[in-house]
Amino acid sequence: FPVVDPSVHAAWLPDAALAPLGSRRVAVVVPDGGAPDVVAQTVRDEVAAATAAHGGAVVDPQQAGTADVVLAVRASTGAPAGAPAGSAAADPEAFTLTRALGMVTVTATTSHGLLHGLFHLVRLGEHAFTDPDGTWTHAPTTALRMLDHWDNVAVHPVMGQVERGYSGGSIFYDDGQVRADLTRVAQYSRLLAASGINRVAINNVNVGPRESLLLTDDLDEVARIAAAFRPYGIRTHLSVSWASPVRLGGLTTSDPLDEDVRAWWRAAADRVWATIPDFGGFVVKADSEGQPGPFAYGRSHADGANMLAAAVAPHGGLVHWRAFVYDHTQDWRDRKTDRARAAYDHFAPHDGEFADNVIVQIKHGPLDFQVREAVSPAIAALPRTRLAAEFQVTTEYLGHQKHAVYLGRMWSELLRFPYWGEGSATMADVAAGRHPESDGTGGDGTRAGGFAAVSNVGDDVFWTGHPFAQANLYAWGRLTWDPTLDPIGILDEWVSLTFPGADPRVRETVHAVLDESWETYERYTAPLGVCFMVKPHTHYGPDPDGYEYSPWGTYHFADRDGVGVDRTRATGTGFTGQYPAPWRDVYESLETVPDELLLFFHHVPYGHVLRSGKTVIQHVYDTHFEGLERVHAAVEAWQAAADAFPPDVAERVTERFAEQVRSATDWRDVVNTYFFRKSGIPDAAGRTIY
Ligand code: GCW
Repeated sequence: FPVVDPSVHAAWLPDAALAPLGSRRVAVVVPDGGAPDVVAQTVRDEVAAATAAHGGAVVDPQQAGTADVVLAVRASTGAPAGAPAGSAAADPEAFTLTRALGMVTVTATTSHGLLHGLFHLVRLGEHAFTDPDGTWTHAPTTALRMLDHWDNVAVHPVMGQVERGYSGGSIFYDDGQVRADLTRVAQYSRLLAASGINRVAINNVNVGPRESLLLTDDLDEVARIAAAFRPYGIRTHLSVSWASPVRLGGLTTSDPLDEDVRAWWRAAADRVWATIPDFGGFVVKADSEGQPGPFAYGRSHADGANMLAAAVAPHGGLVHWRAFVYDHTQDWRDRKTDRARAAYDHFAPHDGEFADNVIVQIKHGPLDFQVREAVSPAIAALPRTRLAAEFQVTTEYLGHQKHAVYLGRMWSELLRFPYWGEGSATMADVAAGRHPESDGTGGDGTRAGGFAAVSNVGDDVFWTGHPFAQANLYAWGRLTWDPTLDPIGILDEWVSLTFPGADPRVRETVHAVLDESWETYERYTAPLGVCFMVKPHTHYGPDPDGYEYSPWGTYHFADRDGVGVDRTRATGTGFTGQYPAPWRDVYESLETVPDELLLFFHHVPYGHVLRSGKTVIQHVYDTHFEGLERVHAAVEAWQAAADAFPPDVAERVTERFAEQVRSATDWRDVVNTYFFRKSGIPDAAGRTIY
């Protein structure tokens, strides 16, 4: 203890990252008595292991005054301003760090706060001890910081062991059952706690027959997983099938207003919490992409969510109800239906109807985790509902962790999006319960829905396929704790922790390769917010018309004259009207719509002149040539410094770059050729288009 499997890459917690703390004399002071506190025990174990490995010592709590570092749980953290209710210091996960007179003290009111404080010290490294004296209190912006795994128990014939997983198999399941050895899960929980995550949903939201059983027959197995997460303060959630009463309970209906159905769910919830007392709750994908849901019974999603909420409420449980509800059997000939409208149209009318323990989980964009799409207007449209903003750490549409794409910048931009204009409440504020029109019950953050994201982790030795994709997982955790953090600063932290004491070229190279990699990826893939030019189903590689005549509702309408989706109120689908001012007008007008989202909101001729001064067609050509050039530049930077990285990392990254170059070349040529053939307009610079 701590659980570390040395055959697996240590990510941001290599032994050496603990050296600054571990070389000191450290006292851990936690109140004795009462129920055993596994998280407090974790802090003790971490300190014992670090000091044993790095020449420091564990100081007896009675002698704490002689230690270099004191980690203490106290009724009051003694933060200078006191801790009025609702203040940062009153948050149960908060901690206060004081550096004075050669001693570093971390205090928290709970062991969970203390654990976060411990990892904060690890992050600071030597700076924790050498920076100027002072006192700082840190608290998370929201208590709900979740990762969702789309892991299947049984290998799915099409989607495999992990749906949209690009990092090998599942760390939880192997071919039909929960793994006997959960060492990786324990190690994962440690990494997550050190990044800021505190909840994990352990199975795919598409719940198959085998996966349904986690709720019933396999509860003891779920309890084993929960036990692996618990020492690091992480609570376990399950995705459940809406049809469980029929599938598992032998009932003839799943109607949420049916008394037998309600009783079945109550009993199911009672069993779950009897087995796992700190269980988090259920995640539900209903009436979405073929999953069953309340629509079949003529009931609303509020009816459905509230029925489950009533079953879990006695246990303090939550229902994360996904808003990813749209028509996936659309006729492409139908120009009226607009998938982008769907979350708002389905959920906004029910604002205020959802129970207090329901969290409506809304994807950050109205379509589906595209490299560039508008923010979801639904997130602004439910002031009286707890909302979680959903993201995707796994790179389904962003290169499958074969391409080096750092997403911290993209997420940061989205989280900071000011829904009511510059300086107004942001997406992160709404998720943290601070919607400006909330009725007061949510204004203090107590009715927050928080953040959720799909994990990118599998049983790969690097956890994430591409070693640099670890930075995305790390950044996601850090941003859920504090969405205002600078994403490039987060990348810097990740480098310091992951490659402690490395050649300075390591840091320079990571920055050279990753800082603007999101924009690079955007340049060689779908332009100007047009979305969906990926190959159907796999979502890897270019296929501009792949979804054009499909039932999925994701079209770009390119023809010989122009491209883009008219979502205006004046002549299009009216989607712009779902935004509050000023965005409803900013996006409506060709004069003000930002270039990067032009084709998300408007259908324009190829000769339309962007605010940048270029025509659309020339922008497409230029960005695609430039995108690949930027990949080549990244490869050059990488090759010049690959020897400064650990050999196993270097080998894997080199292999991934070869594929990125191949794929980006494919993207450049397919997209350029596609638009050249449609438009007949040659490249002004006369470069080769096939
Ligand atoms: O992005 C789409 C994916 C599906 C996924 C779905 C969802 C789990 O292609 O694989 O299903 O979104 O978010 O439910």
